[in-house]
Amino acid sequence: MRARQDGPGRRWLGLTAVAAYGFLYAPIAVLVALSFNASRLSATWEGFTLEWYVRSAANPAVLLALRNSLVVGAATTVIATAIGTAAALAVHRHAFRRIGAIEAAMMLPTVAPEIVLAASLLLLFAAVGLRLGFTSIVLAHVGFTVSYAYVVVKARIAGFDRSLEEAAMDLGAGPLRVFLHVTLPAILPAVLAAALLVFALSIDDYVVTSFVAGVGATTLPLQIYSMVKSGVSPEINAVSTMLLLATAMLLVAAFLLEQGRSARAAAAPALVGFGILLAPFVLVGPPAAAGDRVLNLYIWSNYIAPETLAKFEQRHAVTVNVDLYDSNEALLAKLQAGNAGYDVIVPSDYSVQILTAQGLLQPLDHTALPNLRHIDPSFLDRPYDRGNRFSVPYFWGTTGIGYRQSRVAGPIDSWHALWDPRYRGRVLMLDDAREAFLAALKRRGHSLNTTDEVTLLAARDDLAAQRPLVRVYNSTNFEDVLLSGDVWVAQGWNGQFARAMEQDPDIAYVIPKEGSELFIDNLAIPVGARHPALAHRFLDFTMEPEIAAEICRTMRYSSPNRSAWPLLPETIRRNPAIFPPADVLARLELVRDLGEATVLYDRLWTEVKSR
Ligand code: N2P
Repeated sequence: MRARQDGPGRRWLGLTAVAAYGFLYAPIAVLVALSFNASRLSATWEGFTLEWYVRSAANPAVLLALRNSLVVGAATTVIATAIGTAAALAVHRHAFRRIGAIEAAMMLPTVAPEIVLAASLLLLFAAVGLRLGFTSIVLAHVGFTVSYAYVVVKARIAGFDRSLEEAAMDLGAGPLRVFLHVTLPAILPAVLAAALLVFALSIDDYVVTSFVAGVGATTLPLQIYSMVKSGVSPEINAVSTMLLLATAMLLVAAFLLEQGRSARAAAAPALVGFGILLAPFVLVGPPAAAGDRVLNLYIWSNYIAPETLAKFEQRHAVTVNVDLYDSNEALLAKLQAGNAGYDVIVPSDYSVQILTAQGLLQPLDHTALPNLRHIDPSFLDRPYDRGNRFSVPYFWGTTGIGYRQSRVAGPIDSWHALWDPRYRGRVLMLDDAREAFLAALKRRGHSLNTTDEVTLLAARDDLAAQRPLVRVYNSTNFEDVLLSGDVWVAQGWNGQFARAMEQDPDIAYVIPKEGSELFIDNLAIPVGARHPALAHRFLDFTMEPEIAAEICRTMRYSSPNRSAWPLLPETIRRNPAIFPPADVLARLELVRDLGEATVLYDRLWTEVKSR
């Protein structure tokens, strides 16, 4: 009778549990499944393959990042476990008066928002002048893992009988001997559990690391994110699956030790975990040692092809480290935080002006830049950098709308298309304050450099009203989202749409009739660059006509290098998406630094995004 009564309730409980677990694990299951998908596109299953695993293990950037993660993880583990253990022993031994306060202080980093921790660590490092790199990452990781080590060790030693230590002392053993021969063996499982947990936390961390990592110290999670930005999806799935599995195994081992199981029981998962992390090095050998000469490049995603970088590396026998970003604001924030260690950066017009005003750029040595003569004079000596004292043009381009012709009613020619209710859920907007606002402002006939508050408030309301139509805000691989069919009308930059048009003739690009932005993106050398001479060589290299033509051919943004123009195929030279006609150019404006009003844009943009 009872069983029957309980039946439906129990069934419900079971179903809810399955649903809850399904919800928790579905994303992971999809990721793992897709890591074996032979197709590059996630939408179609084309059979089982291990290709992405092989490829990612042979990818030098992944290997280097994995090695960095292991080095950071190992150093963090030793330091944090030692401190955590010492703290746990101290608290166990001494009856501190304010034990509550001590415990709370110890636990704070585990509950403090990670982003706050990350930002404050960055400020601290900047204040003491610590160059961002391995040391800063390890210090930061120790900062947030020590509490976990403390908790794990403390829980296990609660029952540790101190009389053993006292007996050993009575027999004449010194404190070190007592620790090594009595205390440590007794608490070893707890210490090992803490060490495994610390290692897993360190190897997994993204948020804190992304703030405090300098160039050349890219860890695996940072590498995965930068791969996401450049859109190599199947390899990301493979790398992420491996990382997930390795961490899970280490956590299982830590859990078994914590539960008081024997070290032997925990050894198997721990070995599998470390085995996964070390396997790539066994299979394909250690990553090529970075030559002592490196160039640290911080550049927009989709802005330079690997083959072009390889040419520079070969010619000068150097290694180029590349980090990517997708907005001027990200670049400015990184440089303003200080000590980023980049040799070459790619600020847009107005950002050159901001960085120069803040004294963050080095004056260029024009005698080291003979190829500057190939740049068309119309791109030189512009108001944001008179005499090109701090920057040389790299690419120019436009903001416009890429769209799928078969999905829209007739050719699109206006910013209004991005507010057209027929495209509800099929609109993509750049994830960038100035860019999104320029669409709203131009649509109503205003300048994209408007600082008038009433006009800007109205633009904010327009952008907020547009939100239900917007599928996603994306400044990285917006052209892929259009290609995949997920969106039909997308705001974005010309070069990537020009590449998409090549892959799918159903895609078109238009610069709306109300006008838009013309940007000039430039190479510059930040103050504090470690390799300024090599940086000049890189600048000059990109201005060689052959190289400039290659950069334009591969990336499809517009080249300011007039000696490169004759080297380009007709299809590029005559493509209005890449080189628009004069009447269209006449409708374009450069974005200017708006000084005080920048804060207003930021605030209104946050309001749009958070409403
Ligand atoms: C490259 C974006 C073009 C830069 N991904 C716009 N300034």
